[in-house]
Amino acid sequence: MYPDKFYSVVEGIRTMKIRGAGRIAREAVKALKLVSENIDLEDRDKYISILRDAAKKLVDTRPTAVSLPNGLRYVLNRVLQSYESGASVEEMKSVLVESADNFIKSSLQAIKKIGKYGAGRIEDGDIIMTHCNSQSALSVIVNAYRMGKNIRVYATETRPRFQGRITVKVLNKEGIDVTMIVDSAMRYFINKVNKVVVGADAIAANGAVVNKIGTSLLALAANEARVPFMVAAETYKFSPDTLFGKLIIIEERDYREVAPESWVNKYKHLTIRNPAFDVTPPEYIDILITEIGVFSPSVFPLVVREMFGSFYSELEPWEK
Ligand code: RI2
Repeated sequence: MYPDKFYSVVEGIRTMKIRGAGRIAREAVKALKLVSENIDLEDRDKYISILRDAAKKLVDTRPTAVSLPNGLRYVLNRVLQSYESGASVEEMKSVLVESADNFIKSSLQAIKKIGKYGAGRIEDGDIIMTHCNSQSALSVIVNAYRMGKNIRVYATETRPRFQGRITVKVLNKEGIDVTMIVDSAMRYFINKVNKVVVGADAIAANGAVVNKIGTSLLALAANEARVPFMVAAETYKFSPDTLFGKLIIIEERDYREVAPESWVNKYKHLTIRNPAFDVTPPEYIDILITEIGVFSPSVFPLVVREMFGSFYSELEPWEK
């Protein structure tokens, strides 16, 4: 029913071939655009129903990174508005292309702005610890370096999927000195660094940040060592559902990411748990660096609600 490329994006996000909260949002929006381009019919209702079904398939790939549903909400809500005002399929298609392109463009611009604003908080000589692989966090680090600040980085390897290796690759390409450590060495090395910068998969209405498993441990270690803990995140990482009392779902992935099945099968009484994310409470976060400015985590939800509040609704566009 859908083009092959659509299914490969769905599968790519599910298996983490396509990963990173911002990137999966952009790829999902591009996939929806592709679906729309391939719809060859005049029936308005049918068009909407195909789009909704495709969006639902994309949303269901991974439950935690809220950028994914937010990107699709951005596009679908605009298409639905034009549907409600009687637009033809052709007209809806152009609304979709325009809003998809807008989302992708502003997402990429947001990463650049975060880099610019965040770099202002990095000083010459800083040693920064980061966890996992975040385009936004890296934008801050790389920008500071490109401004001529002499910085060094400690990157965790990030078990079980080793996203830290991607971070090392990016930093190395930039010429930034990087030391990779195992995740459990975070506290051991926290006194060697003077800033922590990480990304976010979701930000809740109370200012808590959901990010790669281990982030909250890093925040605890940083808090104890009085090392400033900074989160770099686009505003579309804010979870509107949390305004309506819902909790952010923490994805638990297949145990075989942690240990091979043949080894696991040897132990009848063994259970392996593999949560992909954890929650860092706002008390442990010094600042949130976003494309609209730098905020304390308690203020940020109020700002976003003010900006986008009227746009969000409790009903999901793919379920209406
Ligand atoms: P950007 C990633 O999730 C990491 O948790 C990372 O910190 C976060 O997305 C944000 O990444 P995963 O897809 O959007 O590796 O800043 O599970 O690139």
